[in-house]
Amino acid sequence: MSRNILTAAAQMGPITKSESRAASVRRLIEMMREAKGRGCELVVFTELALTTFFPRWLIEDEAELDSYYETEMPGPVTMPLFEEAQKLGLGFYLGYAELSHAGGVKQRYNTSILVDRTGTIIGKYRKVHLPGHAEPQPGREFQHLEKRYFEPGDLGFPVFEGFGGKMGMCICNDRRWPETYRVMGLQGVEMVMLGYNTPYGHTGEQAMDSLILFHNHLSMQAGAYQNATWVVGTAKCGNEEGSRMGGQSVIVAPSGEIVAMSCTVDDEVITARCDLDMGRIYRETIFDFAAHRRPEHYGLIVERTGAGVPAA
Ligand code: ING
Repeated sequence: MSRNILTAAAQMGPITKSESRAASVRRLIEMMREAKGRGCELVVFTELALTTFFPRWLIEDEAELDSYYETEMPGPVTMPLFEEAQKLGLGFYLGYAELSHAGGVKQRYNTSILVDRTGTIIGKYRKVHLPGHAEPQPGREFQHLEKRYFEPGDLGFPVFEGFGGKMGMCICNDRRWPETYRVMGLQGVEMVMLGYNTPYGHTGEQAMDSLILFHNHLSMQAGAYQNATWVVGTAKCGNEEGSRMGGQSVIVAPSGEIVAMSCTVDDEVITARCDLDMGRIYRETIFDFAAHRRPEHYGLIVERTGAGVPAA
């Protein structure tokens, strides 16, 4: 019997700076209900889905910065989302800013969780690849200060049993790095879920800016195909506080084919029937890692020491 997951990517349009978390949660619940109406059992929300993308600004007041983070999950504001999911029998991926006080130390992460259909958190991930800068850059209309506001993730790229398969998560910039998918691919991942906030003008290079949507899909399609996994990429997009962000959320099959794509830069639900067994024909042939992958022959550069392949 095939293991189909009816999956939704719930793309979000802009969240204004003044918009309350409760308003964001209402939007997420609205899309969750739409996904349920289409028969879905899993909804992938976006990165930092509860607030505006605040790393675009230099925020020097700590209390103001803290106001963008969740100190508990679920908390009073997000509990309605968990309750609705449980009522509808839906699982979900949710990206949010996490403020942790583990060991009495304040730590900040760009985090995602995977919640199963009973409302139980079965997986947690913290963003490893933090783009942008720690210090504000002169001359930019918008900053990108994720290195200032988050620690690099300390949970690795784990794969979780759930929804009848092996589920993995990453966040935004992670999707541009082949290692992200490969570490999960080596664990047999069958679906990678991710959210993204991808502003135009991030690099200031016009040539790259015009390719922002192409590079978005290229990264996820390559990751899916080369690791025989589904990839669900959900955007926060549109003109958010003057910063334009790319949309085109997608659901990508292990073949690398885009099977669903959004066509707006607003709240939009896209869905697909994801057969988790579809990756098998790739994993048992061209991407049979045991049969064909040869790291011992790659002359792997050991980055820490700079050692490389011994001179012939
Ligand atoms: N955002 C962007 C991303 O990786 C970016 C940063 C934008 C990189 C445009 C390259 C081009 O999609 C986050 N939040 O990582």
